[in-house]
Amino acid sequence: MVKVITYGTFDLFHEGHYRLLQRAKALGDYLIVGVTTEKYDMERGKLNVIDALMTRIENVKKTGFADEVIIEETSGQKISDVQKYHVDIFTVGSDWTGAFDYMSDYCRVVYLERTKNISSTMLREQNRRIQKIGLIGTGRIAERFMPEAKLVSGISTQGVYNPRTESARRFARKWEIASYDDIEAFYRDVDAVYVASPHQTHYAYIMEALAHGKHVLCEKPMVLKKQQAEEVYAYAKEHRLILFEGIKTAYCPGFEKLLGIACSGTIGHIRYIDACFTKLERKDTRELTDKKYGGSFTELASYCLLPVIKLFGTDYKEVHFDTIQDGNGLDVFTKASLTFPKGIATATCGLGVKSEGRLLIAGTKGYIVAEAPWWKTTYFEVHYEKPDQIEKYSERFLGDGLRYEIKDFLNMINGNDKSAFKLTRGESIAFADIMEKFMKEQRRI
Ligand code: C2G
Repeated sequence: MVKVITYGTFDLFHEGHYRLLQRAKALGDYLIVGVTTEKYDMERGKLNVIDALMTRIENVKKTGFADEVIIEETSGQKISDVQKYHVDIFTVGSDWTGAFDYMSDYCRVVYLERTKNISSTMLREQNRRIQKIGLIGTGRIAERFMPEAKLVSGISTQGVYNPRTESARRFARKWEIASYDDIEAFYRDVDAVYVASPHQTHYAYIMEALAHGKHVLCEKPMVLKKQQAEEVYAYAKEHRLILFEGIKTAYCPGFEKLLGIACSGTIGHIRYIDACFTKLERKDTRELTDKKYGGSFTELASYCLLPVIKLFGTDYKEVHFDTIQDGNGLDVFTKASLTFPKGIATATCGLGVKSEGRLLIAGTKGYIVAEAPWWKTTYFEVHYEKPDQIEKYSERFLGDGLRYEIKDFLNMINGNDKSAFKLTRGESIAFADIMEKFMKEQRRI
């Protein structure tokens, strides 16, 4: 008797799951299915699992393919299960290709092709909906989005569009999603869009996607002009669509905690914020070759302005920029100084100059400090007048951190707007306003 084992969360059970179990069963005579516990999913960084363990087990059982269902509780369990149940074949979907090669010391490992296009028929029966998201753009951030989106239950990456069709095809092959040459077909197949194209193309794609009735998650900087920001948000609101600016820091739990403490009065009234983010880039990257839209400020200022605008508000009195430029006239280092009615702030970005990359929030009773990479907030300290009085805080930041904004975006689409405060329209418009002032001062627009 050939024994096969497979594992999964099987949340919001859909055809992808059904087809996987069907083919897993066909690989042998006896199929064991391991269903993950909530605790294990949390531990491995999977967010937003909706169905309870019992429901997920029931759904697996209903298929009739599983001869035995077990629960998966820990990360080391797969190897011991294979030995305990005398398993011959371990199988899982091809979205995990390579990840379980280590199991081949114990049994045969088979990766079954992931189901590309899950339809919602099966889901409608359950009165549930999986949001299908399509990507526009195939660059580095799109590459990071893919594994992160996989860890958010309730969203499925449907396909990718890039006017450079060969790039779209290559990306689609790698991630086993559909590629579209025709943008109309792309919009027909998706419920939501992730815009990860070059900055200057965001506005047109956002408007087009919204006009097709799609929710939009757009990479930062969302747009480079205040009026464009106002327009896209007004359009989205009017048509009851969700529009999110994807500044990952805004949605991560550590940063939320930091803001909570800053606002709580622990450090008194906030008077000064200094946020710095520098990253040495290779000279041939888009950031350092695109003379109009490249440079450190367009690339990194969204992060540095985030704590400033969140804590001081959108009504700044003045903004002033000091820059160091390279031979292309691009800013390799920019310091933006802002004054507010009750405080002052600096936002410093660098692509060709390395600095400490710290976030400092100074108040009338004490200060908060988070060292680089504070934009992936995992740790920060609160200091007071007495040098030995230090409070330390830590929080998890999983993977590349995009899963948090994806989760919040999805929850907003599904009608839960609990996270709307994390990055408001007004704040996002203020970023566009400051970007525009910078671009004008640099005579780029
Ligand atoms: N699957 C698929 N096609 C889809 C979606 C999922 O073939 N469109 C497969 C996955 O590859 C996996 C199974 O269905 O083999 C269950 O998927 P999930 O519930 O998303 O579970 P997953 O996070 O992949 O857990 O220990 C857990 C395992 O590592 C896999």
